[in-house]
Amino acid sequence: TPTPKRIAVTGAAGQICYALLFRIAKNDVYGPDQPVILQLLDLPQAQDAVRGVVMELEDCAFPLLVDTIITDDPATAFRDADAAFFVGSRPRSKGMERRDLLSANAEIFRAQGRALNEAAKREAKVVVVGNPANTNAMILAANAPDFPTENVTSMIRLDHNRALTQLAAKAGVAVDSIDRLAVWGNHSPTMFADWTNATSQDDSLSDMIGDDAWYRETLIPNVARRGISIIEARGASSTASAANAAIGHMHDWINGSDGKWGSMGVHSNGEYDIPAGLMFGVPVICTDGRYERVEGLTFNDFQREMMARTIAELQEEREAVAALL
Ligand code: NAX
Repeated sequence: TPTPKRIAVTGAAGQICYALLFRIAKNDVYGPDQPVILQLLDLPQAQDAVRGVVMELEDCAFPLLVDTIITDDPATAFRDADAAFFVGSRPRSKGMERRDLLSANAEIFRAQGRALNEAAKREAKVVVVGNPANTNAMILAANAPDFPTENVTSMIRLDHNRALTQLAAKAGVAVDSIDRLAVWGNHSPTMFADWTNATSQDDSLSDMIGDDAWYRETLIPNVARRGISIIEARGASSTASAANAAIGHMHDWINGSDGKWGSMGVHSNGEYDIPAGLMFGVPVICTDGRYERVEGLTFNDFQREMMARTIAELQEEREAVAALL
């Protein structure tokens, strides 16, 4: 049997993890023959709740889950990790300003970046889910100077999946027939779901749908506001779909995407005039444990306008946390 993979997960007592941990333990990340060890981090006051979740994991008798570690110490959680899901973050409390939320999370991700730097394998794959996900991931990478920056990513896959389903429904095609969709920028209402290059069975999706007003005035805002719609309907934020997106992000990064485009928040080196250093959603293709940015795309005025909006927001977030970089 292969050596078990160590998967660190933060925010283990939270709602998303209540869906995520069971999928990891079933091994939806690596595949059917790979044993895994879960290394679960949460705050001291959440340790009992994590123990309860672990009792339930045990009661599933998952054959591939060989061990579970519960801790409130980041370095213990990240020790020798092969993969890490950063789900835990500080939620906005009543009366909290956006800037205060950014700095509270920046403190958390600075400390966790140092622990990642100290403890994780250099080849570990990291995805940040906890919001503000892009800026948290940027801070994490900046505080882990000996850890490869390209191995720190943020999740925009949920927005990608949301757009896929809405496009498939509108075009009347199977969701898995769609390729070359891109979601750019911040995981926030400024994100840009871009159908310019999207195809279904090699036909242009925008030609098939043929309704530019629907794209601009319905699809883009509906994807951007989907999280709010779910809160309004369920009285709670996205949980199982967020966990599913995190699994898809990590699964494809590890196992490849069969040549298909996905969207991942990755560290910008200035590609497409995205300011260097921002963690920014871009289209990628995954092969053999690596992601490659889709290159060579050109932009029309509408795309440039949408890109500028989400770039501006991420730059503002970066300015708000500049002291911690
Ligand atoms: P919960 O509030 O249910 O759980 C968060 C957990 O994190 C709690 O158990 C808390 O104790 C723990 N935590 C807080 N600070 C911690 C720290 N410093 N170290 C370790 N653990 C810590 O939130 P949940 O619904 O699970 O959502 C988690 C995060 O995902 C939130 O920030 C949320 O905004 C974000 N989301 C991101 C999405 C994305 O697409 N990137 C979509 C879904 C979700 O909104």
